[in-house]
Amino acid sequence: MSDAVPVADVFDALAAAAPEIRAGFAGRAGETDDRNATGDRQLHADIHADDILRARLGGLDAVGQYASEEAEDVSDVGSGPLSISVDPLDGSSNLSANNPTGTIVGVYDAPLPAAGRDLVAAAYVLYGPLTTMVAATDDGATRYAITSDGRRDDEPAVLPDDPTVYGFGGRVPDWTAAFTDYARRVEDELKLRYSGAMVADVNQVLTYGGVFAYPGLRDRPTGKLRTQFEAIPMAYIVEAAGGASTDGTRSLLDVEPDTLHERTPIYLGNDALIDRAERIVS
Ligand code: FDP
Repeated sequence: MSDAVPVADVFDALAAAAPEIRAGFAGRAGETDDRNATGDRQLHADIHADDILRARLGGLDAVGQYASEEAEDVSDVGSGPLSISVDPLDGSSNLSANNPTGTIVGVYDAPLPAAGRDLVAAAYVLYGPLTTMVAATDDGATRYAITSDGRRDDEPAVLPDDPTVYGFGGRVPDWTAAFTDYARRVEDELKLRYSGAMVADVNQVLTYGGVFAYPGLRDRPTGKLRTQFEAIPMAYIVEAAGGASTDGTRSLLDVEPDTLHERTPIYLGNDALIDRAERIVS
């Protein structure tokens, strides 16, 4: 299934949507009066990106279900075998400061909510100085440049063996004692790079090697990031690129979400740094 035509159709549709999403950033950094299912204030850019992706990905013949971080429930959009999870604009609060944002897409051959082991593909788009996409199947991960003509200049996305950078979310006073211990050891070895958009921070880890984490916090043990929309697809991409993932005790691909909008602690990066996280924070 991984390299079957419908998955390529999803990647092509995402590549076609990306320039349109990016063109819509101007004038849409402001908040709407609405909140999403997890209580975040929605920006006009979040809604705009979701509208584009719902039409383009939800409209594919191969797609039966579409679920967005911006909507409460799963939508039945057709009779195709694939289910799609979308974080339309990850890190959208970065827009006001003109910092990067991204889009995260998971493609499953099971109804949503679905586990990481049900993924047949996943991809993210990074709206940085350039628009790029990393798309993964069971055969590995590939990096593309995105232009108005679609995805091109493909090259393998492979996590470097020697880690260089780290980025940890959450306020330091909110970290647990165990995570603080882990962070102090990582800080001694690697260089801090944190943008506030998960896609950009994970992309740096994929480029330079290292670890991204948004841990469970003292007053919020499941952390901030969403299992279905953020953690599982990004874990699939990092593992396809040769890295590892954990929620603190097991690969994020082994997590089976009970509900669409639940959250999980997340660690992504080089094997040794993920193993160490499991030893220290579990
Ligand atoms: P945002 O709230 O701007 O959408 O998805 C949540 C997210 O961004 C991630 O992209 C990012 O990694 C994280 O939140 C940043 O959270 P902090 O502001 O707590 O660092």
